[in-house]
Amino acid sequence: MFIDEAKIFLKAGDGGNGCVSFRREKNIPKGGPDGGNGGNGGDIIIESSLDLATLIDFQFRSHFKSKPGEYGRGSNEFGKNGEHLVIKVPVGTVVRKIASGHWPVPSSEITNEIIADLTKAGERIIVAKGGQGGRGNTIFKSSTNQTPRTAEEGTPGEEITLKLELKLIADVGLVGYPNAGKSTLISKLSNARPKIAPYPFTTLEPYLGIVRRENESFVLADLPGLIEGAHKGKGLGDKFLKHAERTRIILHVVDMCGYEGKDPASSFRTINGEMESYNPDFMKKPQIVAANKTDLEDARGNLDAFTKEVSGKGYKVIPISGITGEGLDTLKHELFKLLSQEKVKV
Ligand SMILES: Nc1nc2c(ncn2[C@@H]2O[C@H](COP(=O)(O)OP(=O)(O)OP(=O)(O)O)[C@@H](O)[C@H]2O)c(=O)[nH]1
Ligand SMILES: [Mg+2]
Repeated sequence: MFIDEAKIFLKAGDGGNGCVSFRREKNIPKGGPDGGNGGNGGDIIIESSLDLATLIDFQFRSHFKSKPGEYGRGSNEFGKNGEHLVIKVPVGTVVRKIASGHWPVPSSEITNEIIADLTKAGERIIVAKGGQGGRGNTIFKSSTNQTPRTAEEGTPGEEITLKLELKLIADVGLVGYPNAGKSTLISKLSNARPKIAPYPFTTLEPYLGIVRRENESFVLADLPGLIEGAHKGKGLGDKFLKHAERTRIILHVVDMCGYEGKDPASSFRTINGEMESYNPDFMKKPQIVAANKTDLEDARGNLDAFTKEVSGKGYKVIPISGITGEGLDTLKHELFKLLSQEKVKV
């Protein structure tokens, strides 16, 4: 299952208390203070990793604690620091702080502030600091106080609730109506092999594939289909559109036969309208239009009118057939060309 959101609760280790102790040895009647310091609590660290592809692990475990610091001991022995805890998340995870303190917190304290956007592998952030160890009584010895009977307590480790949100990182995102042929296309252009079937909503989760050409490559994302009203939750809704937010180019696949008998140009407008309602920035991304299924006669019949209208609005329309492979070289060439242009870089 592809899970791209999770809420997690963290408690970093408390600092260990300092110790109150005095030297007791034969022949040394009044040994001075020898209570050691407590150790620091372990931090909780989030690290991005390419080994994970979804946030599914957090469905099964959402509470995490790191180790506390040990208490200080007599003979000036310091308590050991608690071990840090490293939580791995997939590359592309956005980390939001929902709130500090023990969950639940009053709604006025909910922040949702973004504290990290982990776009590269191996990035690390400390999300919850362990507590400080308390100092032992040795430290409080002075000329006026030879026998200090106080030591500090360790401070508590931080508590925090986070929201993790995975946004796939791809260069090109495939969007379009269900059944338009997006998965067929990605399976022809890349190494991805999503399920293909002659009914809508076959793809229920995003897929990534790598498109290669000599020594160049880019990442293409197949996304579940959109329908009118997706931004209000219709069909599979717009929850997968966030994965297209970080793509540099939108590849819009349109079934030239029309979705459920609709005119392909109106389908094209509907999908763009859905993307715009979700995030107006989508319309600033370069968009290439793949006019698909041109191996079918019905499709060819609609192609001219469609191309005229859509290219009239400034879009590049490339007729293709995911089944016969017609037009795919041109499409691939256009995508590489556009990606290499500076203005498209994010
Ligand atoms: N004739 C023809 N059929 C195609 C072409 N591309 C895809 N199809 C067919 O259209 C149907 C849907 O293809 P998919 O690739 O699963 O479509 P999709 O856009 O991924 O669909 P969802 O995952 O449901 O959104 C399948 O039966 C494909 O075989 C094409 O170029 N020509
Ligand atoms: Mg599909």
